[in-house]
Order: sequence, then structure tokens, then C-alpha cells
Amino acid sequence: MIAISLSVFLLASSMESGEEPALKEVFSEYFHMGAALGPSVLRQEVPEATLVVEKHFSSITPENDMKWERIHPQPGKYNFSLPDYLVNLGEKKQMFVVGHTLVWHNQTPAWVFHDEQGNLVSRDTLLARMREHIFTVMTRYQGKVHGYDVVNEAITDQGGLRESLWYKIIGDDYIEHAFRFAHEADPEAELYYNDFSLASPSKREGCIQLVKSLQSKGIHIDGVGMQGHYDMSYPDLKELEKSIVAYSELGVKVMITELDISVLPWPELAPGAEVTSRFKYRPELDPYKEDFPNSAQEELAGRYADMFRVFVKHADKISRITFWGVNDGTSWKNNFPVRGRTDFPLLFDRNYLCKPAFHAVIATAINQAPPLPD
Ligand code: 9MR
Repeated sequence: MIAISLSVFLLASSMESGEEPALKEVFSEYFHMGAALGPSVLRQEVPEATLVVEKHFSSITPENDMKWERIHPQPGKYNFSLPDYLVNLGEKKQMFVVGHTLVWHNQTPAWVFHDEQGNLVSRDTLLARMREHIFTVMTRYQGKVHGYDVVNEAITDQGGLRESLWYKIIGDDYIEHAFRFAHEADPEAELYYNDFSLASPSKREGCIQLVKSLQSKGIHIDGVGMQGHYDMSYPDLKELEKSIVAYSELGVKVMITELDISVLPWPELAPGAEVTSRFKYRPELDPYKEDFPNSAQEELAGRYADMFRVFVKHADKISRITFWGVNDGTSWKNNFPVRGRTDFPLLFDRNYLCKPAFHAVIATAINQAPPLPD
């Protein structure tokens, strides 16, 4: 009730002033509203982006700049400059800052897994490198980065463990080591497992097994991050809901960590966000290059509203919704899984103005959108 009346009040007062309400305020009783920031936004080089971020978001994640290849490109060499911008902004605006990501198979330099002769290192060497990396990053940002995607994308679409170099060299306990090191390095930080396609039944099962196995060994895990790289038909909302409920029943927080809804056709049948899959550009895969018609805007707004009705319904389980980017023009979706397309996956357009999808999302917070279909 409090949330609804606060939202109505905020909406009424922002309408009076002719300004749009702030996402983070309208949803403040429900969950954090977050965004992933790229380098120019972190350096505050784009005033429109800074205005949107500071007004609308209560949580920030670096889109790329805390990934191993950026923050720790060579042995003993760390680049802290952009992550420092992130935590400074977080401190200034009292935001919930998320570190993304400590252990992943992508965007990790080859030297991490190899010795000087180019051979794979031993399990002990890789564990020592993992520990040193986690401790260096987390110790520096203790109290400033509040939650980490400790392990990213370790599960296959079938629900098993991905045979990454982490897995091959260390073994299937690499995930528990990553979580143990992270908890030792900063006992106050929230620790998450983060992955895509977590609304799909087979992957949901794999994720449940992983979390249960960590918990059975007494390993600290606070949450599951469901990367929301969605489109106009995926995921099925019932499956999305089932996953939110299933992860929450494990006693962990649920987050929608990388939300964007692509309006473009997927080129093949392969779902998900595995960044190595790419397809050749064809004009028919880029239907809105010249014009994004109102009808398509409205469909996107409807899809966002449907999804947010699920999120609001389960607000007691969800602690944060993070959009993967600030505006359409800078979204990674313009280049994935086909380079050079024009996509419209976020709430702010290429001029950083609110889209119909923005207003549709706001309406779900004040229960003004029609109810979910059965
Ligand atoms: O948005 C990121 C994009 O700029 C990078 O080129 C890409 C490279 O791996 O990573 C993107 O972010 C990914 C995120 O870190 C993990 N989940 C999938 C995201 C989209 O690929």
C-alpha cells in the first residue's frame, strides 16, 4: 500500500511540474532500478546520460570495465581508473554499486590460463591467480562496491557445467573457490551467481542444483542474477515467473541483472546471449533502420509492461532490476548477434528521452496497467 500511494504521489507531482517521474523513486519500495554504464558515461562525458543516470537509477554496474581483461590486463597490472569513476559516482549519489564480474570464461586474457611457454597452468596456479585477482579488486572497493557477480555464465543451456578453462584446469569446484575467496576478501559484499537464459527450464534446473550444492557446503551466496536479454517472445512469462519463484525458494535474492528487450528478429534458432555467436548482416534482419513506427513502440511498451507486472508481483523476491545500458543508441544489442543493426531495447531513446516503454513501466508500479492474463 505504501508503495502504491508513494508512486501515485510522485506521479502526480511530476505531472504537475511537467517532468517525468524518476524510475528509482517510483519503484523505491519494490527494488533498486539500475543501469550498466560504459566508459564515456563513467567519465561523465555525455551530459544527457549523466542526467538520466543520476535522476532515474539507484544502482550502477560497469558494462565492461571491471571484467578481467579491462581491470587486470597483464600479470600485476591493474587499471582502476574507470572502476574508480564508478565507485565515486556511487558514493556521491548513494547508489548500490555492483561489480561485474570476477570469474568468467569471456573477456579473460589468455595469460591467466597459460604459462610463459603457452602451456595450460596447473590447478594450484590458476586458483592462486583467481584468489589474487578477487582479493585485489574486492579489497580496494570494500564498502564501495556492494555486490558482485562472482561467477558469470558457468552453466550450459542443457543445465550442466560449461567446460571453460576454469572448469578444465581447476575442476568443478572452481565455482565454490571463487565464492569462498570473495567472501573472505569482503565479508560484507553480497555475492551472486549471474547467467543468461535462467528462465529456461533446463538451465533453471542447473542453476538450482548449483546454488543447492554451494549451500550444502556452507558457501556464502546471496543471490541469483537473471540476465534479462529478452525479446518480444522470449521468455515465456510463466517460465520467467517460475524461475523467480524457484530461485527465491532457495533462500537467495533474485535480480534481473541485464535487462533489455530486443525488437529485432533473431537470425537463427539459437537463443541466449553467448557472445561468441555472430551472424552476417542482412537488410531483412534490420527492419527499423530508417523508422521505428509507433505500432512497434507500442508493442515494445506492452511487452515491458507485461514483464514488469511479473516483477512487481514478485517484488518481495526481487532486489534489483538493472538495465543493460542507458539508452538505445549505446546498447550492445545494436551489434549482437548481428553487427550494425538499429535496435530499440531500452527505456530511453537515442536522444535520451523517455519512450512509451518508460511510461508503460512506470504505470505498472502504480497498478495502472491491465492485469496479467491467466
Ligand atoms: O555489453 C557488453 C558488450 O559491450 C561487450 O562487447 C560484451 C563482450 O563480452 O559483453 C557485453 O556484456 C555481457 C555481460 O558482461 C555478460 N552477459 C552478456 C552481456 C552481453 O554479451
